[in-house]
Order: sequence, then C-alpha cells, then structure tokens
Amino acid sequence: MSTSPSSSSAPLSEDSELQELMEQQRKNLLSTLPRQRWQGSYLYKYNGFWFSTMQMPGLVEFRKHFQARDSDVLIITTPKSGTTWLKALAFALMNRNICPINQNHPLLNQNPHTLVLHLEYPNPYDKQHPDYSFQGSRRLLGTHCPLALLPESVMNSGCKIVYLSRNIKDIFVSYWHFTNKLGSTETSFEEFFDLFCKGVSLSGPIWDHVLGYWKASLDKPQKVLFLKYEEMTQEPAFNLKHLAEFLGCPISQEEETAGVVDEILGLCSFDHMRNLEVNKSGTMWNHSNQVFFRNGKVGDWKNDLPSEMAERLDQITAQKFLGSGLDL
Ligand code: PAP
Repeated sequence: MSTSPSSSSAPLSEDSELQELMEQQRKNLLSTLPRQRWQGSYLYKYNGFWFSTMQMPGLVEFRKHFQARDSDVLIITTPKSGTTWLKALAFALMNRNICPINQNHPLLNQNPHTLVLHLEYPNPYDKQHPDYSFQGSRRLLGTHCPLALLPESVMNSGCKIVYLSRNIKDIFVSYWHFTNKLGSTETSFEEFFDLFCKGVSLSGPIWDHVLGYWKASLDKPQKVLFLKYEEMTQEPAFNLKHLAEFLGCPISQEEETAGVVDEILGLCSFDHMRNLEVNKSGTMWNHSNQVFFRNGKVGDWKNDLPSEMAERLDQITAQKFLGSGLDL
C-alpha cells in the first residue's frame, strides 16, 4: 500500500492499487459462486440468478451504491425482450420538449444504449465506484437486474419502473442468434436450449425474472408498468400513450393532432433504427450496434425451434406461470 499520499505520483498509484483491490474482491466473490461455462467464459449464479463475467462487477457495484431518486425512470427487461426499442421510445417521449423529433434528434446518431445507460454496465474499475449521479433532473436508466436484487431505494422511492416482457420462445431464439453474432460457437443449439430451460441464461431463470415484476405490477400499478412486446407491436400508439401517462408526461390532444405519436413511433421503428448509420457501423460494449437489430418479428421462433422444443418451453412456462394470471 502507498505510504506517501502527498507525493505527486500518489493518485495514480492509489488508483491502480484500488483497481487491484477491486479486481481481487471480484475474483474472491466469483470464486465462491456456482458457475456454468458460457460463451467462452462463465455465467455465475448470484442470489438465485445467472450473470455473465461482464455483468457481475457492475451489478455488485449497482446494488451497493445506487440511490434511486423519486424522479427516476428505470427500464427493466430480460435480455432480448425489446430493451433497445423501449429505451428509444422512453427517451424520445420523456425528452420530446427539449429534443423535438427533427434531423438533429440524438437517436439519429446515437444508439439507445448510449443515451440510456445500463446500470450494471458502466466500468466499475474506472474509479472507486460508478458515477450514478449522472444526467439531468429526471434520469432514464436501464437494467436487467431481477426485482429481488434491486437496491432497496428503488422500491422504497417514488422512482418508476417500466418492465418489458416478451414471448419466451421468441426471446430464446433472439438470444441464440445474438450469442452467435457475438462469435460464440462453443455451445450447440441443443445444449444452449437445455441450459435455458434449466434457467441458465443471462439474468435468468427468465420465468423468475418476469414473475417478480409481474407480481410487483399487480401490487403497485402506479410504480411498475408491465408491458408486452407483442402488444406494443400490435398497438404501438395506444401503448406509447399509456406509457406517457404512466410516466406523468401524457401526450396532449394538441400534440397528437400535430403528429407527435406517429413521429416518435416512426423514429423508433425497427426499420428506421436498423438502417441508421450509427446502428449499422457503431459499436457498444465491445460489439457492433448491428447485433441489437435482427428482424424484430413476433412469432419468429417458428423458423428455428423444432416443435418438440417449442412444446417443452411452453410446458415450463405454463407450469411456472400457473395461477399468476400471466400469459406470454
Ligand atoms: P438487449 O437485451 O441485448 O439490449 P433487446 O433490445 O432487449 O436486446 O432485444 C433485441 C430484440 O429486439 C431483437 O429481436 P429479434 O432477435 O427477435 O429480432 C431486435 O431485433 C428487437 N428490436 C431491436 N430494436 C427494435 C425496434 N426498434 N423495434 C422492435 N424490435 C426491436
């Protein structure tokens, strides 16, 4: 340890010592957790849920240091259920007065994940802990954190949660393609499916993740809005207006007549976003932004999932959701 904090080189040395210490703490924690080989690395079982090597340090920091504010909005999802889309919609909606939908809109040259930060992905080794004080008066943030692992301040404050769910078979297929695009060829389709069914997937078991927020949305409908990807696709205008009301920034009749709803939906539509230069050539979290846009179709699982696998997933889903009133 440094004994001369006043010397000019001290801050650098302390910084690297701190990083070493955090790295050691991370290794110590990881070495105590059950793990499963995944995509050339591991998924770790932490408090009943599975997280990647990349997620773990940020997740631990988030749970320790994040203080929710009453005005915060959290976009919460399991991976591949439409996070990118919901981040874009919420960003455009909440900022429509300061960022009108025109050729200068931030979503035209930045990926939604750049504009709406993911709470467990800032690099916690950059400094003592991630800076969760960023952004303006109303923070819009994203996470894949399960309800049971959220920092206490989230449920105890007035902050709002918007949860987006999706058909489990479509999530699985999207997740498989995503993993392949990231370059993993280690696990076969069958093995990947088997692990998914056992709950071993990013932020899984997916059923526990979804059920946690589903129940919270029934208990506290003013706090947790539970959306479905399929319903958003079928009735986008209705759902956007509903989201605006939930967030306390309703779309007025005047705005609707002026075309605000259509403008936001058009800006955030799959085809529009996928074809933006930033989403064709930009990068995020060490991979291309292209990986967030595949085909955005409902029911696409039919093209990849043999019927017996589809039936197995349906059975698990039916059993897990039994009596909850939830159908995905
Ligand atoms: P992430 O968890 O890695 O951020 P996420 O955005 O949740 O991924 O999910 C990606 C899925 O949303 C992809 O689905 P697919 O594989 O079945 O095609 C992606 O195509 C879809 N998606 C991305 N952007 C949009 C959008 N603007 N509208 C509708 N769907 C979208």
